[in-house]
Amino acid sequence: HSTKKEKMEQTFIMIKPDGVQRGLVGEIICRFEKKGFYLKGLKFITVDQSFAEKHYADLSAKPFFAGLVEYIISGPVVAMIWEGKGVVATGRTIIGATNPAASAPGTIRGDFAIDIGRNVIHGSDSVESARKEIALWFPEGPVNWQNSLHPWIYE
Ligand code: RTP
Repeated sequence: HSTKKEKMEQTFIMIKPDGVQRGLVGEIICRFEKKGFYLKGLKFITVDQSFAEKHYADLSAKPFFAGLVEYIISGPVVAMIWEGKGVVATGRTIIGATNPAASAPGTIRGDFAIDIGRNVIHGSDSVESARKEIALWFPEGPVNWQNSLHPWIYE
């Protein structure tokens, strides 16, 4: 049976302040939900500069770092944990390429964004960064619940 818990992954997804301001929260959650992924954590919060710098620590040497931090703290974000088989890579596929100019139509960025510095959403780029980001944003851990449609989504 491939429904075993150990094949499940979790990823960290964040709707950035522009996604919230533009009223895309429902649309974005809808895409992950309809795909069959399970929502395991959700919070609507505004983070401060030191928190944003921690989240983007790997990019601290980049020339766009200060602008990126300013953007992320400019308003509330929707922070989420999504769970499912291959959700880290598939989540990135649903989101689309970092630069919306290159993101395919049908992806979130391809459909809703134009500028790289206003690209609506973040998703973890590996299982390891997902683990770190979930620990940072959800120190209390995910919500523990089972989806009753599981056998209809997984064989
Ligand atoms: P994210 O972390 O937000 O999912 O994006 P990503 O992995 O696809 O891209 P990454 O290279 O980690 O960059 C993080 C965010 O920084 C902004 N950025 N701006 N001005 C620029 O050249 C530039 N490059 C990246 C984007 O908002 C990107 O999502």
